[in-house]
Amino acid sequence: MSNRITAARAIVCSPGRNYVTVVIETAEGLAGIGDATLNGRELAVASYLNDHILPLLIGRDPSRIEDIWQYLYRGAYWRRGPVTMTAIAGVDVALWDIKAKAAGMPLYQLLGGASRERMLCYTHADGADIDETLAAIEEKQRQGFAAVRVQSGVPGLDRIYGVHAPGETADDPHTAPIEGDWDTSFYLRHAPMLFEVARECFPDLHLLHDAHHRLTPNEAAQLGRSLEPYRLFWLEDPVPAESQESWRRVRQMTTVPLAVGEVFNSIWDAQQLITERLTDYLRTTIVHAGGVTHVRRIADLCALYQIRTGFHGANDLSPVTMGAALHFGRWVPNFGIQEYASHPRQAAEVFGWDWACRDGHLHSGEAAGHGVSFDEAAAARFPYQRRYLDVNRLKDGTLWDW
Ligand code: GCO
Ligand code: MG
Repeated sequence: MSNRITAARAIVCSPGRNYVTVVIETAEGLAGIGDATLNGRELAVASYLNDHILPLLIGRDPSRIEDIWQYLYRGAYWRRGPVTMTAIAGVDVALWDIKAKAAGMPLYQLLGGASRERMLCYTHADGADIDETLAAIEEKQRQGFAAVRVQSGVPGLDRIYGVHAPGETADDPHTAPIEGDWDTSFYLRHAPMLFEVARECFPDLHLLHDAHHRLTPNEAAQLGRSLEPYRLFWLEDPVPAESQESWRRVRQMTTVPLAVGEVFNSIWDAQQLITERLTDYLRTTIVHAGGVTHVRRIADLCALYQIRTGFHGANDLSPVTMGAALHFGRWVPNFGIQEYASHPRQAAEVFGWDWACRDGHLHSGEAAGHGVSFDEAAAARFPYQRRYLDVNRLKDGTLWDW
């Protein structure tokens, strides 16, 4: 008799920040682990899984990953959306983990084998002003990173994306959305000054920057042009991408390399951006876009248009997603770069991982599966904590894109 799924559950825990983890067990005694974390909306995904999806898996053959994916996507009638696609991703990655463990192979072998030995990664440096930011970049360079995302406070703005207040870390709990403030003209004036100095001080580093969806296409074109002399690795999310065609103006007006896609959850969110070559890197990653099964299709479409991967890797994506992304990155022919922000200290009490970061690169490890384990008893010591992402307002109070 073929193998069967005997148990499936989604567990929410908060070792420093909230993570939703899927555990699927089989009659043969294997357990697969998947990440289904959607920052600030964790319980919605956990309910989608525990109340709707996971009961349907009991008794199914875990080797039929494609059929289960189609069943959960087409079979739901209600397609796409971050909650649905994150839930499907949690199941999909757990099933790939089971298949690779059953084969006794690291996941990258099942995908087609290694295209490379290690993956270039970028980390984050930020500061309240330019001097503090330069010191933060220097520290990352000293740690061996070859690529650094640079964010800096802007004179006249109290709190902006990517810059921590003194003493604050990315993992501090926000039990209500914190409100940042925004003024595009202050930002457009400051960003070129920041990168002029950063490029002068760090001629050999890859420098990246995240505009976090705040500009119009014309403003983004201005920003891109003003940054061209400083040879950025990429400018990320200059404009929101609900309207894919809005990227044409940015693309036509500047040669700065572009990255987009961390909020996408389906190939349809990116189809026009890819087929019209409106971006250079796609950031859509495994946890928010239906898992390995779907992201593989997105990456293959990208490859036809010389677009490379640049997967989202903030620390609200659990160590499981990082493991899966690194096996994916080991294989995918059009790999570009992987974002890397280290997880909260307590995460290591709940998750064990075989991947590693050294010398500015990430290494997938060679364990069977994706190489990330989950300790349910330890997870129970870190119950869910309500927590929100920030919001953003203009000086007159108008709610703006965060
Ligand atoms: C990035 C992202 C993150 C997101 C966060 C949302 O480039 O890493 O923009 O900082 O805002 O992951 O949950
Ligand atoms: Mg981003």
